[in-house]
Amino acid sequence: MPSTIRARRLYLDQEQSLWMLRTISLRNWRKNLPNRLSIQEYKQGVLNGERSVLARAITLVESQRSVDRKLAQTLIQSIVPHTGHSFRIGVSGLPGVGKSTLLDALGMLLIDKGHSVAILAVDPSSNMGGGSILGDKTRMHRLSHEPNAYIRPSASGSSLGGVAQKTRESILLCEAAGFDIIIVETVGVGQSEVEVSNMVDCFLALMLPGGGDELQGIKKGVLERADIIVINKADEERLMLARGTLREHRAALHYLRPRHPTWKPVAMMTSAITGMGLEELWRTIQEHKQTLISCGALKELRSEQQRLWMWRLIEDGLRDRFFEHPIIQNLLPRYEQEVQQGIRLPTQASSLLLASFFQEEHDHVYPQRITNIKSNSSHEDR
Ligand SMILES: Nc1nc2c(ncn2[C@@H]2O[C@H](COP(=O)(O)OP(=O)(O)O)[C@@H](O)[C@H]2O)c(=O)[nH]1
Ligand SMILES: [Mg+2]
Repeated sequence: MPSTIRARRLYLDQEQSLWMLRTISLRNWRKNLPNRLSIQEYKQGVLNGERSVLARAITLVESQRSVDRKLAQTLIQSIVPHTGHSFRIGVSGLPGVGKSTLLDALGMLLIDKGHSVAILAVDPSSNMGGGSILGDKTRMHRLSHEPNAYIRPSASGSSLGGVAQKTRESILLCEAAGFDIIIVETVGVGQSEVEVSNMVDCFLALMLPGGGDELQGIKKGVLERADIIVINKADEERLMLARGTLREHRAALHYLRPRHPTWKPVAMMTSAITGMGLEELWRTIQEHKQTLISCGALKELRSEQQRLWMWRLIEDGLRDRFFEHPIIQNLLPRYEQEVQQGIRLPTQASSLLLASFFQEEHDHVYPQRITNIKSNSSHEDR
C-alpha cells in the first residue's frame, strides 16, 4: 500500500476498477455458460407450472446445440403423457394488422372467464435483438402482468426450418404446465403460417379493412387455411371500409374449400382497441371447437398433427445429421465452389455428397461388415 494519501487513493481506485472489471467478466462468462437443469428438475418445474422453469425449458428446446437437442428430446418424451388437453389456436396476419394487440384484449377476456392462456409469438423473420418481437411483449402489456397468462416471444431468424418443431415442443411444454388455451401468433408471410396452421386446432387469419389488391395473392393462401377470418381495426374512420371488406370476404368464402368438411369458415369484424367483436370471436372459436368435437374431427386433427410432427422430425433429423457430419462439412465448401464455378454439375455434386453421407452412416452402423470392402475402394469418387 503506498504511503502518501493521494497515492493511496489512486491505488484504491485502481484496485476498485480491477475488481469491477473482474466481476463484469465473471458475470459475462457465467452468462455465456448454458445454465441447464436436470431432466427431472425441468419436468417437475414445468408440471408444477413454475414460469421460470417453463421459460428455461422453452429456451432448451429452442437451442441449436446438439447436446441441448438431446436433452430437449428426453424432456419432451417425459412430459408427453401430460399434454393434449388444451385448445390450440393459431393467429396469423401481416405485420401491423393488430395480432398482438388483439391477443392482449382476447387474452384478458379469457382470463376473466377463468382460463389460463399461453401465447407463443413466432416470427421467423426477426431476430431477438430487434424488430417486432420485442414490441410484442409491450403490446401485450396487460396480459404480461397476469398470473394466469404466459407470453413467450420466439425469434428463430437463424434456424433452418426448425421453427415448427420448436413451436410444437413449446406448445407441449405449455400444455404440461397446465395452460388450457395456447395461442400461436405468427406473421402472415412465408412458410411459418403453413407450419403453424398444421399444429393448431383453430386457425385465425387477421385482415385489414381494405387490404389492397396487391395482397390478394397472399390472402388466398391464408384464406384457404383459415377457420375464422377476422377483419381487425374495424373502428373510427375504418368502420365503413371494414364493413365492405367483411362483405367481400363473406362472398369469397363461398368459393373456398374449407379446411374441415364440417366447418364452413366464417368472417367477422373486431377492434382490438375498443374490444368490439371480441366476445363474438370467442363464441365462434368455441362453436368451431364444439363442431370439431361432435363429429370426431378434433381427434382426427390431432392424429394428423402427430403424423405431420413425425415427418417434420424425420426431415429435421436427416438435415441436421447431414449438415453436422464431418465428411459433409469437409466436402461441402469445395463442391459448392466447384458448382458455382461450373466445374461440377449440381446433380453430380449432390449425388456425391449424399452417397458419401450414406456410406459414412452405413459404415458407422455396420463397422465390421465393411472393413474389407473399404480397404479395396477409395471412399471419395471424384
Ligand atoms: N385503430 C386500431 N388500431 C389497432 C387495432 N389493433 C391494433 N392496432 C394498432 O396497430 C398497430 C400494430 O399492432 P400490433 O398488435 O403490433 O400488430 P401485429 O404486428 O400484427 O402484432 C399498433 O399501433 C396498434 O395499436 C385496432 O383494432 N384498431
Ligand atoms: Mg405482433
